[in-house]
Amino acid sequence: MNILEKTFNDIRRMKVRGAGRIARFAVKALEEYCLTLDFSSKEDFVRKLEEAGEYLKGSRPTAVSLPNAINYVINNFKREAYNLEGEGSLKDSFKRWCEDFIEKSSNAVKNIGLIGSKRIRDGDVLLTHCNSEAALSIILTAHEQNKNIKVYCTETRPKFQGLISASILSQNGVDVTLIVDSAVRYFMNRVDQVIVGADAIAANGAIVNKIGTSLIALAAKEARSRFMVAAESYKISPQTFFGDLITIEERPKYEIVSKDWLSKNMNVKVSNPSFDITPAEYVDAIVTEVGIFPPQGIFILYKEMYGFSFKDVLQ
Ligand code: RI2
Repeated sequence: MNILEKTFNDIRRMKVRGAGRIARFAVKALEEYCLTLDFSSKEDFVRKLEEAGEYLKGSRPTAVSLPNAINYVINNFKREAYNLEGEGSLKDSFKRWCEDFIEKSSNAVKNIGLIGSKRIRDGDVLLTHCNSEAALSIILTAHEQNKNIKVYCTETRPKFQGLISASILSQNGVDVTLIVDSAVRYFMNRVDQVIVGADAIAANGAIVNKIGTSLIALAAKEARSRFMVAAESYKISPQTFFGDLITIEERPKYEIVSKDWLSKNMNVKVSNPSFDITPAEYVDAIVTEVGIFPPQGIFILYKEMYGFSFKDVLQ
């Protein structure tokens, strides 16, 4: 199995998971792949990288951090490669863009922690769902600032990523309570703020995140608890500006029930969507590496960072 196949399988089987992590993992794999590539011309090198990128994008469909990261390194490299010749300089250039993304992505998570932690008050009770590096960055930064916080972590069925969050927070000395997903409303009256990550942010400010997030947002709104999303800017989906919908990944049913149970209950249909969509009106703030935005203002951030203009599209 080559590096691309191994990376594809590790992402598909969630051996490596989390929207930011899979983006960095895929870019690292492309970097390693490029160093081993034999090619006949610059065009051939670019074509092989593009094919590898397209292949890796297919490993999981929802987190737009994955295609955005791959497009970032390939498009920037292509612009630079225009003026480059020779195997060494082409490979060096691509490698630099990969490292640039990995560094920017890691710094973004740290900055989200610094910016978002300003919104955490001493004594706050927080709730988080699943396992988001960006969300945990805010919570851990607030804890490092000696703010006295308590955190509820949901289990996050069916893959139990909430246990990873509970374990990380506890190892860092945070006061953590693990709860089952269906206990969220029971505890919500004690919660000041919910903090979750995102796999994708749509043009209208809707958040795509781990299944169950939208129910938690609904409970938070009803209980008047604040709902904060922590997400790097490369989780904004450019395609949604043009009307495309974000694909929600359907995971294997055996993540929910055993093969044995299913064989005894052949007429039971099992559905296992991995993500859901939280409407913008349930979200108080999106914390990115460059600042805090209301969900409806996410277009401004995208335009500012990537220079997107409606005029370009309509001409
Ligand atoms: P960070 C995860 O997806 C969760 O939905 C999490 O909230 C989101 O990615 C963002 O995570 P999965 O890979 O990028 O567990 O903030 O399905 O780490």
